[in-house]
Amino acid sequence: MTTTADYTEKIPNNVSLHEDRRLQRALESWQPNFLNWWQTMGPTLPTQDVYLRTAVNVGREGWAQFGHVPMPEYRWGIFLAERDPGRRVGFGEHKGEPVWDKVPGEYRSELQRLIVIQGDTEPASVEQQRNLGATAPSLYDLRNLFQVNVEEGRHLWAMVYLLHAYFGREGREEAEELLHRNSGSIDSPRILGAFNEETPDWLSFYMFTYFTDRDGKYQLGTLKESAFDPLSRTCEFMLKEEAHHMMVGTTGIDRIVQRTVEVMREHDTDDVAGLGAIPLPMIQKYLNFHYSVSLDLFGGETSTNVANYYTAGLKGRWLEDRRRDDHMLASDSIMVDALSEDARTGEQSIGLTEVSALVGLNTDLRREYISDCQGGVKRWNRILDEGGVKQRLKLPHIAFNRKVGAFAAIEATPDGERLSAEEWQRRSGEWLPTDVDKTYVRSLMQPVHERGKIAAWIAPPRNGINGQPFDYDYVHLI
Ligand code: BYC
Repeated sequence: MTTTADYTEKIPNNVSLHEDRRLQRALESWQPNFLNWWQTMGPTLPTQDVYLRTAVNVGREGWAQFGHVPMPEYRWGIFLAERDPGRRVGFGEHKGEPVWDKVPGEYRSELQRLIVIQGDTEPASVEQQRNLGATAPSLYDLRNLFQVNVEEGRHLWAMVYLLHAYFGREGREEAEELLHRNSGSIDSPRILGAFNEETPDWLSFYMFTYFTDRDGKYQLGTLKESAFDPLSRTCEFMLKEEAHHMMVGTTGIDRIVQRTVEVMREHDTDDVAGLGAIPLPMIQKYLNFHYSVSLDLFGGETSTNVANYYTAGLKGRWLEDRRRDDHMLASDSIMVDALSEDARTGEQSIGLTEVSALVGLNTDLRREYISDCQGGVKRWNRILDEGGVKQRLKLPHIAFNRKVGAFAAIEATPDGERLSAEEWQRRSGEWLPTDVDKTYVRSLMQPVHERGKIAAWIAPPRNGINGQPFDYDYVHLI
């Protein structure tokens, strides 16, 4: 096992693919299907080349190279983080045993399911974002979009490698299916809800990369703990790339809030809609939407699936080794969010209930995620504060707009007050983007494809990419 990729191979990799001709041939026969998918479902804006980061190594230093690359020639490689020969299972009933290099027969279908779900999200996000290039606010942003897209493509490769290498014929069939399902398709949609929503404008894109990519961070973090070592090592490396995607989201929203504050102050008004900026209440509505659909990605508040995954050693907790307990959780409990019923009146209210720690693991992970999301809100509110603006952004209540889990059956306001279905129908436009809001945001999405220029609804970034200035020629258009 080497850490540096061999770029002379058809499929760059650090997994000694040339030593397994059958696997190499199988992946090489999937490659044209992937490229065909990229051509038909990937970015629609034609470009000559883009200043992209390409992974070349999995070590701490110098793991990526930057350079102008024609996108169809981007080298999607297979990288596993370095093997730790002494690694042992960190949790569940196999705790302390050596980690697995092969898939144990009894966990085959569960592992395959987790890998397929993870793999399904990657091309889905590329599909969701495919038309955004046409309305990019700057060449810097356009380059970041394409960087995110090619890396999501690489993450698909990461999961397809596992399916091909460890799951035989079924794995190869699943790899084909990952290219056949499509985001938003009626007949064969993507597996998880958020990945069938549209990303039609750049405010949605930054919200998606802030909130939905962050789900990716947490899910990959739990799969990195897996006893199935190739999955763990794959996820470890994916997390490295993921950091940039979230930076795009965090700073993208920073810059929108910043610009809105500037226009509010310049014109001494809260109503910046006619002035080419995005009003704060609209930003809040987009935040409400993307946060709530991302909460759904963690599954139910209680789940026997997740309990089984944990006990079997397939999926751990966020930062498992920092937890101070027995890493088995067989006799622990946790308070999870729930609808509680008043024994006397039968009335349901939003509250907490105690369940076994194992079945509450989705809640545990969702809470880690929520506290991370608070960090974004805090920084955007600091921008508001420093700009002398009184309004604040906030995360809506956990029961707001949920379609999965304990609150799927009820409606609630962003403050957590319960609403009847009729009231929700009548009032949801106060909290979620309406057609009018979406039309306004879309009306702002005029492309700025000129070097060093930026759209009026967003502030320029503080820093460029890889030490380059903002006005660098990040993308050469055709
Ligand atoms: N939509 O037992 P439950 C990323 C299903 S993002 C539709 O609570 P579980 C990225 C569920 O499958 C990270 N269906 O679920 C980000 C189950 O079905 P069955 C992606 C849903 O298994 C941006 C049933 O409802 N990775 O990387 O505990 C750009 C009962 O649910 C949904 C992963 O998710 C939903 N939202 O938890 C690019 C990691 N939620 O069994 C990339 C792998 C649940 O009754 N996946 N259902 O047929 C998992 O760990 C888990 O499967 C889930 C669900 C957390 C997704």
